[in-house]
Amino acid sequence: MRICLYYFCFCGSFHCYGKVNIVGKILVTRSSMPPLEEYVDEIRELWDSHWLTNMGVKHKAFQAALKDYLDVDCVELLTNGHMALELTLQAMNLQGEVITTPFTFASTTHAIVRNGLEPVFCDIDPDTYTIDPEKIEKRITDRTCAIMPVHVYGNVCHIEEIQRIARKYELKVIYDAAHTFGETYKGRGIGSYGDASCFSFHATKVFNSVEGGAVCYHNAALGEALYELKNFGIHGPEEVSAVGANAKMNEFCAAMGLCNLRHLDEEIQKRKAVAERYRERLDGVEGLRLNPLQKDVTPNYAYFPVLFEPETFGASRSEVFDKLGQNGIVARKYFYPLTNTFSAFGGKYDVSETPVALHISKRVLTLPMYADLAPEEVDRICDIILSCQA
Ligand code: T4K
Repeated sequence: MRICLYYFCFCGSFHCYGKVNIVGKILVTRSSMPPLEEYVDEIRELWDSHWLTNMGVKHKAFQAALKDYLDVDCVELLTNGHMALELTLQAMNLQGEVITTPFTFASTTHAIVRNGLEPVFCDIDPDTYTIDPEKIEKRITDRTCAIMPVHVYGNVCHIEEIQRIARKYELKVIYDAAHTFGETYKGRGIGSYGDASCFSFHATKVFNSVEGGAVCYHNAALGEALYELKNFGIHGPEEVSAVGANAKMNEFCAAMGLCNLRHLDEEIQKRKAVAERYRERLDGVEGLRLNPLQKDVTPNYAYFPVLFEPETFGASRSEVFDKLGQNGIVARKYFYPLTNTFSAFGGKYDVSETPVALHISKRVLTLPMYADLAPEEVDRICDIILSCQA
């Protein structure tokens, strides 16, 4: 039986829909799943109660487990990481401009725009690929209300500098923490920084609840607003006080989250071994730049991005991408194209304002990364990459 997967490909030509036969291929990632019996045990009581969604027992248990695991003050669960971002902005009742970066998934920028806010694109630091704090202040105007930095690939942003700027100009900081589940910075859960941090538990993430997301926050009023907004803005039995959405995590996703959480530390250790194997093979190769190992960060090994400098490596990112593809290995060009070039925005933004992001986006490739990626498979991927050298 042929198993096919339609996918929206972030590839050289922007509008490229592909149909990939996934049998025998190594894809950029593979969802972590608990033993089936464990999941069946976890959901058994749902058959007894017939309570499937709207903040049931699994939702409550998962919320409590996450609060512990992430080491944060408060957590609100949502259907996905995107709704976490979108509803956090809405709950803060912001107006005006939000400073952010274009080197991210569509979600970050869309969350801003869908709130009627204006994204103002700031360039990234060439080493961490996160917002360059030295360039933030130049982008601040009297309309700026918030900064939305992204911990890209799990690389932690320049938190202290961002916080200093936010305090000086009285701006909110909402971290897109979709890639940083389980990380710590200076011994504290990454979700405890900023006014809010938004996580994704999508199937492709280090930790998944099939689909899912969460907002970590400190302020009780923000939590109440989020709780209502994810349930249509319903305030009480006879009052709807805001124009909310339906972004409630259902019981089956919460149950999956509970199961996967039990195995997460082991999964991260396995990812670490994969990352180390890649480093053994690729570190120091002329023309390749590997992701930085950050001081004070406990990483989660979410992605394995490699920057290809064609002038010294002898082959471009796209040539390597194609060669891998010809050998059944589907790497991805996360994050190309930049969000400030999306046709959805009709040429509204000037990409020349973010030259570093543009440079990186044309050269980066994220290699397959998941817990069960075998060392021999990593070696095969590396052999193919190295065979591209001029
Ligand atoms: N902010 C940032 C910085 C993000 O990266 C994301 C999501 C968000 C916000 C929003 O969070 P969510 O609303 O999604 O919770 C994927 C994910 O769909 C998306 O969650 C993720 N970022 C983005 C970086 O990657 P695609 O379009 O590349 O996914 P897709 O379907 O091509 O899958 C990639 C690979 O994952 C497949 O080749 C195989 C594997 N896979 C995929 C699925 C769907 C599995 O193993 N199992 C699966 O069920 O966007």
